Amino acid sequence: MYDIFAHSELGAILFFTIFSIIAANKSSKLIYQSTEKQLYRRTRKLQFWTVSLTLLAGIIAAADIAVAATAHPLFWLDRLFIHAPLAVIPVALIWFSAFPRLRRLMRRTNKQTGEQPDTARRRQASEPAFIMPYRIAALCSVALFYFTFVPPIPFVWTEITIPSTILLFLACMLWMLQSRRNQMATEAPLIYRPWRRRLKLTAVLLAAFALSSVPFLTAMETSRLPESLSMMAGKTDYGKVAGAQASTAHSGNHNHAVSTAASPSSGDGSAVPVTELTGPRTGEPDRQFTITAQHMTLKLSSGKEIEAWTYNGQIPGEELRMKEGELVEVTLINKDIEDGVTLHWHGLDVPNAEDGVAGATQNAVMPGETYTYRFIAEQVGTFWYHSHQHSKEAVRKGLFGSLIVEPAEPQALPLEDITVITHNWEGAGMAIGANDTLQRRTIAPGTAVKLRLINTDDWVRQRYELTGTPFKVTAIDGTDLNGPTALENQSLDLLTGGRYDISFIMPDHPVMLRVGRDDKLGILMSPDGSGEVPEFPAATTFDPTHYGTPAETPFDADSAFDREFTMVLDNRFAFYNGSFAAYDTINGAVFPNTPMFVVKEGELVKTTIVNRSAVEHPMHLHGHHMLVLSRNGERVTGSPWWSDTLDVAPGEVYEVAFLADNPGVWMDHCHNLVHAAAGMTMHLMYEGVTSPFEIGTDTRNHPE
Ligand SMILES: [Cu+2]
Repeated sequence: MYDIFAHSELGAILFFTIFSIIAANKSSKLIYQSTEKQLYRRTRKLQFWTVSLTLLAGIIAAADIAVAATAHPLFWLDRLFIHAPLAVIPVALIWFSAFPRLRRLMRRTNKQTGEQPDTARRRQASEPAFIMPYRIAALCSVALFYFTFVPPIPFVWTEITIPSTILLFLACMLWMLQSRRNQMATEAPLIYRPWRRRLKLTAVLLAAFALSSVPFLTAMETSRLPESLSMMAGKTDYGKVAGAQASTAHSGNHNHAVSTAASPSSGDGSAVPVTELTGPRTGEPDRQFTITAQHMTLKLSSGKEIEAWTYNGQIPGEELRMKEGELVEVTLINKDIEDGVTLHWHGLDVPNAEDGVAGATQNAVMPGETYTYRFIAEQVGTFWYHSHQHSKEAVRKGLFGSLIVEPAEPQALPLEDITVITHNWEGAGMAIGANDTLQRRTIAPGTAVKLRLINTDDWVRQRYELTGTPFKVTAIDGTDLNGPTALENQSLDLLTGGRYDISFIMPDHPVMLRVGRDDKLGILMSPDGSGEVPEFPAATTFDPTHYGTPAETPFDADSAFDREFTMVLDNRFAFYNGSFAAYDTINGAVFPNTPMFVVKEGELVKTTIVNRSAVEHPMHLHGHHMLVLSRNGERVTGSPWWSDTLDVAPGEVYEVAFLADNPGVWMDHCHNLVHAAAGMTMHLMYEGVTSPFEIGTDTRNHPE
């Protein structure tokens, strides 16, 4: 519903802006009419624009009230208290002040005569109380347009007061000008000189342009990413602290503290650099991998060639399999990737120094260099790894692979364990791994089958459908679900970085998994390897909020949280790295102006994620798993749902919680890597942790 209301409001605002400018122009031209007949015609037409503006203001106000009645306050505070008044107040002014004067003028104007309007008509047709409401409507509509595309959410006083002051100033100026014109028109008929009006308008626009260009260009220039910047610099957000004790040192008397500090350090001044937050540095590893990053030209199963960036000369990189509790050592060698590489273990909560984020936890590994990661695989499940250096480019070109942690205890393992990593290869299209043609697999009836779905493709909502047998969703983002039940005719959607494990027992007939509604892209499983692609029935989308059965969790929605944050995802026009465009923002800003959420080790942290934007964002928090508490105010009632890459759709509000038990500097960003590369990224920072690494144009580190 939010979508419908928001779009109706946006459409009405666009028309309101256009119509009010037209109406203002028409009303101010009344005085130039050379005959009463013409004047009469013009006043009649103005009635039409008045009614249209009223209807549009009505739609705006109704949509705003509808959002207010159905959605979280962060969706409507600006709409109800800024948008609606900016539409309704000028229209009310028109009806109370301008419209009666318009009617009076109409009544007194002779619609037949070609005579020039007399002094009384001229005075009436230029009266400020008649003309100004239309002009105020036009001014308000521009402000409305501005506040729509630069929403002052989260609330910042100056973002409202500065535009409002300019608006008031312009309204006063116009009023004075109109009074003067009214006086002149009373004295003698005004002659319409189109070229003079145009010249004036051009001069005004040029002056406005010149005036605004200085702050505009300055803002553009200062938005350039600096030559070097510590990830810890910038705005810190200490959230809402239980008891409000912890935030006072940084914020004065506010409970919700946002400040610009150099770095949040612990009270006793003892800071731990992230380089010390490593996995076990000594001890014989249980499992070792060597991963070489290099350029390769490779072929998909269809024969299409890809100029790829590869790990170990294959796309995707080789699957890393390990067992729970093992000490894993991975040596990364960069052979020839000029941009540099790292290894980030997506979803695996490793110690901070092993997290593989260039500029936050290490320096990018440049050609000829090596880097060693050591960590204990503590979680069982489906994960993936990818470079977190120029990650948009790196992942697109192939620097990723799957990472599977098997349980330590031998168990009734699925006999067929199939990783389905889906990716859109540049210039070659969608594929499962390197298979862009239909795969056939022979699986004996009665075999337990596990499919591990991983979407590594950027900026897509990938759809997976399984037909031929009921199946269970056994894990989300690498964490097992409790008591999953059998599903049929349900499709599974994953945004970039998300994972689902699904399981079923192979029947005696074909079963097919297809990707993206494409019958040619999928895995056809059958007892003898043959069989036709089956029909796919209409399917509804799987929803994890009420799936499975509840189980004990270390905390839940009723827990007392030590700290609470609000994360607002939105679109707005903003300056970023020397350009001005519509960006996807976190709390009204793009990196490095996004806030850094600061926590203390041991705290229980709740975050409310609100997506006001027009598109979905898979929000990925490094180093922690978030327990999803509620969606749109409705609690998660099924199995506990732990996520590391949460699909937040437009209009949605999620409450998530995590335990701050992994100190470090952690990226928290949209995994639509195009969004992350355009600044939709921020950090979770532990008090008392510092990072010696830097990002910026003069450094080698470019995490996104
Ligand atoms: Cu995004």
